[in-house]
Amino acid sequence: MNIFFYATYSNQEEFFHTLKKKFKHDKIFTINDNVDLSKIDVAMVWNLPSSVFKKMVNLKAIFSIGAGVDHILKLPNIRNLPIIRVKDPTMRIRMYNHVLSQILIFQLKLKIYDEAQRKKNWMNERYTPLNSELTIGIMGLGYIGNFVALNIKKLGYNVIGFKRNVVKKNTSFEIYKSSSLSKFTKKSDVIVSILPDTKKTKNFINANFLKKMKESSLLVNIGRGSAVNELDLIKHIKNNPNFYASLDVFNKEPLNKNHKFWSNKNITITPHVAAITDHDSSISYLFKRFMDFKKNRKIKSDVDIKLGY
Ligand code: OXD
Repeated sequence: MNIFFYATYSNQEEFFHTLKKKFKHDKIFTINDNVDLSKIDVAMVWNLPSSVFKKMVNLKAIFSIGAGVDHILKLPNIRNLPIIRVKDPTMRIRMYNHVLSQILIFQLKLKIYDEAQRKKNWMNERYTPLNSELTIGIMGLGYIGNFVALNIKKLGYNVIGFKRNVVKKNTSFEIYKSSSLSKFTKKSDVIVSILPDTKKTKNFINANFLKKMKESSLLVNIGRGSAVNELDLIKHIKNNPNFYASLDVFNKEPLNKNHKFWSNKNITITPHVAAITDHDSSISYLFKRFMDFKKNRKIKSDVDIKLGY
């Protein structure tokens, strides 16, 4: 099978090197090879340009080399192509670590002490809640979200989940659906969004949503930036000085130098690094799926194109 690799990672050369080593029995082409794109069977990509995709008229499957697939779903005429996304156990461990760190910063008021330190202000004797006194609400309960929720729960936090409509039975935590969104937001001290980028999630976290959150609470976004209405968030923080946000993803990345988020003391910014793509383990996953495909000539898509995730 002919494979085509394309990525806009800053360390894509390194990724490609590891990929070639693992797929040593298959031919992998890149944009630098003058290859007839109609001969490509499988594309392994991150942000493939539509102009290149359009020429791959005999493509049989498209693999995202990251967890998200929105960059693939944006391609024109994606037909019913099977879409494979990286399901990497190390990625969800990293996501969990990131979420936990942000919960603890909020819970232990570390941002407040950091600010006080800058002002040489000895600000002691502030109450910090115990894990059992905090409720963590998780939105987006897929491969990563579910893992994060279960592991946060093991630490003694109260955990609740939000799913638009399908309510999973037998989960070890309560799941709220759209009709009970207000209950979910009102209960949560921390809301973690791991929502994908779909038509339904665009601007989901807007003024109306934020208004329903506790005045003193934390929003963590590690899903997609499009879920947050950034102007609404800025306004909300202005009116609620005890509201914090920790953002790893943004409407536009990299975040513009003039963006208001940079200088807002209630906002923590990380540059889309909550879970970096671990080369060895994600390539092992891609390799396994590819070898199954090569053997069986069939591959099950990880994505429901209509739902967008
Ligand atoms: C993502 C990733 O999907 O980094 O955001 O893999």
